[in-house]
Parts: sequence; C-alpha cells; structure tokens
Amino acid sequence: MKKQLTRQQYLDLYYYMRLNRTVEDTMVKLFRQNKIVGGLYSSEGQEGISVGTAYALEKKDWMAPMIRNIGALLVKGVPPRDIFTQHMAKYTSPTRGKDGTSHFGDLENLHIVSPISMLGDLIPVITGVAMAGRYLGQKIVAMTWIGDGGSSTGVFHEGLNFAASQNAPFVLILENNQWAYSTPVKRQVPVKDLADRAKAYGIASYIVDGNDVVAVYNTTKEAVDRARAGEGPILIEAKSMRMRGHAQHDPAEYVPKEMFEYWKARDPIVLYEKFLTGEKLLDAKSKKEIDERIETLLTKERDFAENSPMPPAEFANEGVYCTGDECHKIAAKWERSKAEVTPPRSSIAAVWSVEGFGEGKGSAGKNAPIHFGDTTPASPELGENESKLAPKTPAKTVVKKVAGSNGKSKTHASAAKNGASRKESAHQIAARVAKKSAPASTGKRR
Ligand SMILES: Cc1ncc(C[n+]2csc(CCOP(=O)(O)OP(=O)(O)O)c2C)c(N)n1
Ligand SMILES: [Mg+2]
Repeated sequence: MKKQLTRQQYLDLYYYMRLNRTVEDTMVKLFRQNKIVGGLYSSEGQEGISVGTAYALEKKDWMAPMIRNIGALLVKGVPPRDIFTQHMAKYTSPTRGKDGTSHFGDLENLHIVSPISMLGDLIPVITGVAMAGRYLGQKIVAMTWIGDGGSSTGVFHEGLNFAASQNAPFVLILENNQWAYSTPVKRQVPVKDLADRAKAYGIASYIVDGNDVVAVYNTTKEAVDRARAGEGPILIEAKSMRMRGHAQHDPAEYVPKEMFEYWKARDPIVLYEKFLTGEKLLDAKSKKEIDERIETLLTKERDFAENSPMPPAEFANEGVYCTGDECHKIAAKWERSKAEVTPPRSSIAAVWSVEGFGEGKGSAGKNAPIHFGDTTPASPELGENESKLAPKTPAKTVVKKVAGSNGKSKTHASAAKNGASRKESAHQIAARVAKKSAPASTGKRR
C-alpha cells in the first residue's frame, strides 16, 4: 500500500468500508426478523472493491451497481435509509415499495442507473450512458461491475466489444470472488486471469488485489483518468473472495473451509486498519469516533425504515409503467453547443447514404427509399413496396432553386452547405448526399 492520499481521504475509505459492512450486518438482523422482503446478498470481504472503485469517480460521473455494490451506493451519496427501506419494500423507499434489494437508481442527482438482474446487461446500457455523456460534452466516465460468472454471458462480450469499438469512456470492474453460485471460477473459465478477456477487444486492463482498498482506489483512479482522457474502455479485474453464500438462503457448504480461512486472514477491513494504524493515520480515539458516527447514523436510519409504512394496497395499480413526465423527467444536459453536432457545422451529415442508392431501375430516380436486398421490382418503374414507401414529392422538387446571398439562384443543397438554409427535410438531405456521392447517373443497376 503506497501512501498517496490525504489523511481525510484515507479515513473516508475506512469510514465507507465500515459503513458498508455495518449496513449489511444490520440487514442480516432485519432478515432474520423477517423484515426483509426478497433475497439478501452480502458483499462481506469485497467492501474494498465497491468503496475503492466508487471513490475514484467524480460527482458528475455515472455508475450502475450490482447486488454486491452497496458500498458503491454509499460512496456515491445514497443514504442508508434508502437501502433499508428498499430491502424492506417500504412506501418511503426509492421505488415506494415496488421492488426489493438494490433495484433502484437516481438519474437526476446522483447519476446511478438501477441494477439489471440479467447479468451483463448493464454493460451495453452503461456504455450508452458513457457515449451520451461524451456527445453532450459532459466529460463523464461511466462505471459498472460484473462478477466472474457474469463475465461468461454473451452480452458481456457483445457489450465490451461495442464499448471498445465506440471508444466509450467506460470502466468495467470485474469482481472475481472465486464463485458464481456454487461454481468455482476454475470450472467455468479456462483462463487464469479474467482480465485477459480485455485482449479480445483491444482494450487496456489491470489486475488488482481486491482486498487492498488503496490499491483498488489507485488502480481505478488511473483507469478513470485514462477513460476520461479519451483512451476508451478499461477492464479491471479485482481478485477477492465471496465470504458468504450466494444469498442468505445459501450456507455455502460447497466452499472448502481452508479457502474461507485463507481469505479471512486477508479481510480487507482488518488489513486496512493495520495499515492506517501503522501509518499513524488512525488511533484509538479516531476509531471510536468513527464507530460512534456509524452507530448513531444507522440507528436513526434503521428506526426510520422500521417505522415507515408498507405501500397502501391501491398503490399496486400505480407506477407499474412509466407514464412520461409525471413518472420522471429526463432532459439532456448539454454542455456543448448543439450547433457543433448539427449540420451544416457537424462534419457528418445526419443522414445515411448508400453508394449507388437511388440509381436502380425500380428506385424512382434519386429520391427512392433505401432498398436493401436483391429484390426484383414488380414494375419497371417502381417495385410494389417501393411505390408504397416512395415519398410523394417528386425528385425534381427536392433540388429546388433558392435565392443565394449574391442574388443568383442556386440549389437548395448548396445553400444548406453554406449554412444559408436549415430547413431541409431528411429526404432533401438524403437526395443531396446521394447526388454528391454518386457518379453521374447512368440509370444502370449495380
Ligand atoms: C443472464 C443471467 N443468468 C443467470 C442469472 C442467475 N444468477 C444470478 S446471480 C448468479 C451468479 C453470479 O455469479 P457472479 O457473476 O460470479 O457474481 P457473484 O454472485 O459472485 O457476485 C446467477 C447465475 C442471472 N441473473 N442472469
Ligand atoms: Mg462470483
């Protein structure tokens, strides 16, 4: 563990790891009292990953946590009461009792995308968030987490390939906790390091000791900085151990005892306490203060959750589907001029063109719809489908004469190119692009 952070930052990491564990310990008690609705998962032994990775993000950045990332939610600013009420399906919870576990997000303020249970599906979703942020000029980085088991799903590979080919500012944390339910990593993946999967997509990767929170933070900070600088997605494999069963119902008897013992001696919180004490960053007094701070906060938050009502029965019909603005508002937050991404200033016209499109016999000249496949039109002039699809405006009206700034008339297309007109329709732009890219029309099929 190399010393690089300020004392406050070191203590923050400690506070959040302790808070993460105590929140989960509290929920185990609530579960045993039958107050938790649905499953309860544990990140015991993996707190260093959730906390160290999320701590490397800035406020404006986005994350999409999974079930073992309660620590990441806490670091991003979610109050413990939201986690308690959500697991207890209370009316005061973020989903107002509609869902359990950590299936909630905050698109407006904290920039958290709700977990998706289908393993791997968050990868393309959060890649889209990363791309949207870049398009809007926000300079954000997006992050999500995946397990060793989840890294074998098809969508993991599709998503990572997509993120890589789009150079998305995205950091993926692969939590290798040795188990996917009762399947050990060795029996599901024929490679030693899951980070090697990054090679298939030509992206950078790191391997880090997931039980060393400072190493996790330093590695993730470097990756986040690189992604933000435009280097594309980065994969971090954090090696750790799932210290409990898959969920509360699972006693994990299939895990060899020696394996638990090995990892227990490497408990991330115990290791970190030793480091902090050795570096004189934490003494008995400051430890006691942190203990009391957590105890006071969680007593208040748990009491709030326990005293909150369950949703009223009538509410079962409401909020099932998004109804638009009254459900939630999403407005793009532009941090660059829209003109930059709008023709004619943008370098790429917002239309698709296909070379040779519009030249075929059945395509009605240069103004036909895009016609894929080698189909034979029914009539020499227009195919049956094409006649339905073809715009009603004949091609000759598209390239109409407009007055140029020099008083002479010129085509609408060249006027748009000079920024003189912004009123072209998509068909008009398509016709212009097709005309520009196509060689002089011979009317021959290609
Ligand atoms: C696509 C998909 N397949 C199966 C499941 C059922 N399932 C939920 S968690 C889990 C094990 C996941 O193991 P891993 O990815 O290693 O994460 P961990 O539980 O160890 O954090 C499985 C199989 C699922 N949610 N989604
Ligand atoms: Mg796992």
